[in-house]
Amino acid sequence: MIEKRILELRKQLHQYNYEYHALDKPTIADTEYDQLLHELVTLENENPEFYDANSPTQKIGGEIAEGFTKVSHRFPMYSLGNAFSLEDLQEFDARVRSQFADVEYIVELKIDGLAMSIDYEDGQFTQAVTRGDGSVGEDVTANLRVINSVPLRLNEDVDVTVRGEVFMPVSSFTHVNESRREMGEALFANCRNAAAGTMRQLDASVVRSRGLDGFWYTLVNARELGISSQSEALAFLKKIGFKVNPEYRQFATIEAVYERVQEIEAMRDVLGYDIDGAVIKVNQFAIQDALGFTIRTPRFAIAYKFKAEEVKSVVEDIFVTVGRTGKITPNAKLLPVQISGSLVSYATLHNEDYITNKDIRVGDTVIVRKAGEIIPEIVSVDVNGRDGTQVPYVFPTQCPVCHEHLVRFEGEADHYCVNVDCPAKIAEALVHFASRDAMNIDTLGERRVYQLHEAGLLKTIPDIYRLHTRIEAMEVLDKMGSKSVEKLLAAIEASKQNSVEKWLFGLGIRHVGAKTSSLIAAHYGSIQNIMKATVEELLTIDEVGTVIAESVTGFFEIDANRHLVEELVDMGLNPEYTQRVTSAKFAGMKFVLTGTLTTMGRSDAKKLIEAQGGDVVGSVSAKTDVVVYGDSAGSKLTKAQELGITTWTEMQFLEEVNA
Ligand code: 3BA
Repeated sequence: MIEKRILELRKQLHQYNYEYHALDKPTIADTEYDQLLHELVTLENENPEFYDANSPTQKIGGEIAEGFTKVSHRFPMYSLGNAFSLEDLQEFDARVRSQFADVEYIVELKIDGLAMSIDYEDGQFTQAVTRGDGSVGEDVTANLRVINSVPLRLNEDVDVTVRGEVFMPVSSFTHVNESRREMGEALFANCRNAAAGTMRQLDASVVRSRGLDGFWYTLVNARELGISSQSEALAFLKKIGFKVNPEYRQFATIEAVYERVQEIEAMRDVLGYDIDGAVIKVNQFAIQDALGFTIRTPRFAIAYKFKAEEVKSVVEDIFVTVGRTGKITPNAKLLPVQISGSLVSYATLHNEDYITNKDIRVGDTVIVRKAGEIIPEIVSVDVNGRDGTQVPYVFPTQCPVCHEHLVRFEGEADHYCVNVDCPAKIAEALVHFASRDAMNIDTLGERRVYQLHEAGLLKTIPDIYRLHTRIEAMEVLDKMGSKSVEKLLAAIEASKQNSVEKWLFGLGIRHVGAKTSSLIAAHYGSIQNIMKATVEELLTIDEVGTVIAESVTGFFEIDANRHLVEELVDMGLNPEYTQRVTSAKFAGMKFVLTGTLTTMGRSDAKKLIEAQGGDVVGSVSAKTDVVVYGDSAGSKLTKAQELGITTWTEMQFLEEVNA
């Protein structure tokens, strides 16, 4: 009887949530809703055996996570190419139309939020993962569960993977910053940063209080469900319970698309959430599939980015920084100003000539511009703002860190610190190696690298893989308890599995960006082959020109660089291009972990499973392949046994892994 009432209440409340959030058409009064919710909370508290992670009550509480585990996307999350003008759009259209004259386009708003991928099984919410680097993201299931517009139960019992954007509405942003100001906490610079900061919260009840929202636009497995266009996919998403942005429109010509883009730009300030452009997608999936993808972006979609806003500020100071190549970059410290929704306090000045040509001086009034994710720039100096106290800038002759003499090579614009032992260079090279698009080593960010470097624990890249022998030395450092050390070492260990292009990029070879690194790794298959590459061969790779080819061969001609690579391979870094685990033991299998594991943490178990191609999901369903259980396992184990799912003890699991 009680169970029946609980199920009935859940069903009703899911329906009201759907009407309120997805349809934007509430059908009952708030007080009535609250009463039903309260009744359900009470019944669930009194009858814990009916616990359900996707009950509408779960939006009120919130778990506290220990950290965010990494999860591979089963289908990668691409980026979008950019267009900035009608001409760019026409070029995009011409390429599509040359093959498919009957193309239709869907224009959507480009929400300025965080891209996410969320999974449902039998209509039940199971997992949420951030975009991350596009192939591996972080598990933020607990945080997404408490966002009102994320349905926990769909209107149909389907298995779907859906992608979209989680964002902070302007009203929530204002509210959050007001209370932060009262508490004397640092303010978020814009809605996007506030959403990103919130998503990093381990306590889901904090996430809940921040008022995040979401719009959903991709149905990854649409084709399996017999859906053949983006417009149908959006309608289906809405029907099954998702909040779909209502501003999407369909057009037959690129000129009509452009008109809509301009309309969107005009309504930008009244939407109540930030957008940074529009996304134009081919509507028909048959055409999308035929066009396919380049290494990073789909050929069937493009983002139109709005032009950067320009604002006045004052140069308070000019200072230089040292990059990993020793390149010296001058920067302006600005009187903070709000530009395109974010607070700007610094602008890059590129090099000496840039400063001289624009005659930028400390104390000058300047026009500043911020375009997309690009670092803010000074467009020009307002000479009317000069009062005689501004003197021309004199470029430094010494490295600001090691004080060695700077050099500027013949015919080049940049100054370099050529001291191979310059601490700034070394630390920046390590920061780059650990960064997201390179080895993606969690918690080994700029601050930690500098700290370990200063403590003498980190001087070279291989030192990273020797840190496990320096545990005691690390634990005495500020903010480095045994938990953080353990976490850092686990992340370092896990990075060894990365496909080779990740560390090839991390080595910081001049002109070899993340994308080029992937192309080269895919072509050669292993680091040993890449080391033997010749300029002629490299030139056969589309998009690799002589500058890149010579830079790569030049890098591997240097003995020290070859030794570095060999040392890393000896230390266990994956020498091969293994974009996706294919012939793995647990390929395609779904695991659930429950209870307390004694020989390893949950995240280690998860890494072992993922390294073998398996996935770890949060709840047990008929689709689960194996439940691994530790001490005091509870309802998940019981459910697995009821459903006849394979269960392994921790020991059995280890035997299988090592089999
Ligand atoms: N549509 C962002 N990518 C988007 C599916 C493709 C795509 C976006 C989009 C690749 C928005 C890149 C990250 C990603 C899902 C990959 C949108 C928006 N469509 N409306 C064509 O509103 N910001 N971003 N997200 N897959």
